[in-house]
Amino acid sequence: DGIPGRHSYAKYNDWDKIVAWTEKMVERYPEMVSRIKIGSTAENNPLYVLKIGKKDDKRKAVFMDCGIHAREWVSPAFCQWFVYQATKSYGRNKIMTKLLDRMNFYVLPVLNVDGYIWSWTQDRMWRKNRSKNQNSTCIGTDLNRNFDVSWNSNPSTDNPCWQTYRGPAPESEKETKAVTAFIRSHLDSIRAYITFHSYSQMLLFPYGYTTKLAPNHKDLVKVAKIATDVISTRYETRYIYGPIASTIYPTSGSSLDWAYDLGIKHTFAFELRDKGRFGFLLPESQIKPTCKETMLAVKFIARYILKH
Ligand code: ING
Ligand code: ZN
Repeated sequence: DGIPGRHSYAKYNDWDKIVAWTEKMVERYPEMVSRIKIGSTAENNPLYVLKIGKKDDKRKAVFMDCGIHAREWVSPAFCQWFVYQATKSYGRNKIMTKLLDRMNFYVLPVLNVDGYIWSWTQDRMWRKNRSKNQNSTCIGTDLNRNFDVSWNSNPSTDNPCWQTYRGPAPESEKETKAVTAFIRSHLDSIRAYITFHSYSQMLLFPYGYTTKLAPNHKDLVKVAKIATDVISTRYETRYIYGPIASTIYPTSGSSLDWAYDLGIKHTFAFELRDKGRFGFLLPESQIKPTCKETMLAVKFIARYILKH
């Protein structure tokens, strides 16, 4: 774990380490991994997606993002773990080999790069991005309130000083724009959207902006039930699941609802470990177990997408 010069999946990695790691993964698995720059942040840092799979772009795909909120460090750790496990187990693990033979994964390891850097260097509890706001000295927009879906309703989050500030307009943020442009341009292949947060141990699905149930609610419940059951098989970690609005709280402008209303029928948000004992400050000793149990659920969702 602590070998000099080697990327550690059991530690939290800063942005520079994550960038170096993306390069290494492409170098090591040129046939299977490619790095796509989908845009840049308010502070001009690059936004990278790692594509895992064969060159064929027409195959079904799963899009996953981590680190939309800066302080939720275990989330980027999971995206790194996913890429590591997927590449390492291709040709060794039957299920992963089958998945990668038939579908692609797009993994955005850190969506809110500026905020992530800020949480490492200035304020560990930072959540939003780092864009400047007009007529306010408060910094940042909550990217998970900035998507163009029932933006600014339920409940209104129009104060730039709030942790959940929605931004001045839908998709006002460069980070949001980069993600939505990428997903829109790959809509023919993307069959599932999964976003990773912490903490609470929940598996959430649409909707957040209304208490109405999603048209395929029963299907989402079925997938979420099995996915959370499979999580518990490893270390008996208990997850609850359900629609955002009734399971955690009502939200508008979230990436999950946006992706769903765009037509991606299977969209899920993980709230990873724990349930509040350490909260955002989850000890590094829990990174690997968190990743291992979460991997089981993600593999299940991917298999489900492949079959349906
Ligand atoms: N929780 C999420 C938030 O943005 C969430 C919950 C997930 C809402 C997905 C909507 C969609 O508030 C944390 N901890 O950030
Ligand atoms: Zn979050």
